Amino acid sequence: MTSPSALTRIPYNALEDLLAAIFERHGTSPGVARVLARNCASAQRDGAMSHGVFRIPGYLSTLKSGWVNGTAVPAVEDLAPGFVAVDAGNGFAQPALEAARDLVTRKARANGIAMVAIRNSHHFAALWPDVEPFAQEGLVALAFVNSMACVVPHGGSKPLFGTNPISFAAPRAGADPLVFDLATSAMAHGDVQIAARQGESLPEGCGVDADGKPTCDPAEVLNGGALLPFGGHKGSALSMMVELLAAALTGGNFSFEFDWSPYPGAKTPWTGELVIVIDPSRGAGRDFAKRTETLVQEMGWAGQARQPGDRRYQQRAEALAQGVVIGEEELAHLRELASDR
Ligand code: NDP
Ligand code: PYC
Repeated sequence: MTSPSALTRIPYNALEDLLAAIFERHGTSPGVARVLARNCASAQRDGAMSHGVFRIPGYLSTLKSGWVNGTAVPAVEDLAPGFVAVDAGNGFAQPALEAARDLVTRKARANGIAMVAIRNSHHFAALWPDVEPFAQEGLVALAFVNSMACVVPHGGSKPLFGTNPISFAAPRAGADPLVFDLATSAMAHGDVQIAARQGESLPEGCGVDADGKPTCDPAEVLNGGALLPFGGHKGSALSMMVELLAAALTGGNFSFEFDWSPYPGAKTPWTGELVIVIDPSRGAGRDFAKRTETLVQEMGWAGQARQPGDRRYQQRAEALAQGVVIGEEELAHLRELASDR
């Protein structure tokens, strides 16, 4: 859906409502539609383009294929003082997290730490929306999700890991939370797709072709090739950790364990997600948000002018004031999708 057509702007709420109408019309329950629409519209608002409206065709083809259950009702299990599990029922991970949000927040505040282990779930989105709201409430949060086998482990020759992002959010005194969200692959798969669509080359060191040879051609990576972890053996180790936390610990699939070939059009990885929530006020970190601020200031004085999350917050402020940027043709197509089957 990335289009070279002229750009226009749409108010954030109108975009969220439009996306909710599309999801509902294409097979999700109203509740799931609202959660996915908020997630996708927020990504578009913040300029996280690889996971904004660009993802709508993939969501819809997946729903149509029967690979995911758009009306699943997550089953929340209170397993231990610090452990909440959710069976997403072959539905999306975000509604599952939403269903567990109050319980895990209460547990984190009571115990100092708690986690939500989501299994039998599909995650097709940016990860920062899963952690940022906790930090807005003064909590620290980390999230891990695995995806589909398209990354060769360091030194290996065949794809095994997913693009496996990690996100982290910490409260800051007097400022928006400090948030990072990064794929453990050299590039997100979505950005490779966007590069292919726009006829751009990839930076060196991101991918290999079907013969395992280095390539900067996104089409070669997408058609039988694979991505590499970022940072060689270090990113590979982090990706391995994400597989263990998001799949082995939750009861979800590893990125190499599912077969969506009987479901043509299926795009959403059927895996798991782990979210860890920490209440810093329970320990020595009583003034944690001020300490975060001190570190941010020092990073600035050390020459790091831009912190992770800054670009998104700037784009968010602009989008909320002037409207969310979107291609004119893209918007027209979304409006058709909201009324068509
Ligand atoms: P980027 O490399 O674009 O950004 C990674 C992080 O680094 C962001 O927090 C970004 O902040 C920050 N950052 C970027 N440039 C700088 C800089 N110059 N100085 C300081 N900080 C910087 O992200 P990725 O391409 O790795 O991932 C893109 C998205 O894809 C993520 O949202 C991720 O969750 C998603 N994804 C989802 C998957 C899934 O299975 N659901 C799988 C893989 C990826 P800022 O946001 O402000 O730019
Ligand atoms: O961009 O790598 C990616 C991705 C995988 C699943 C959802 N997004």
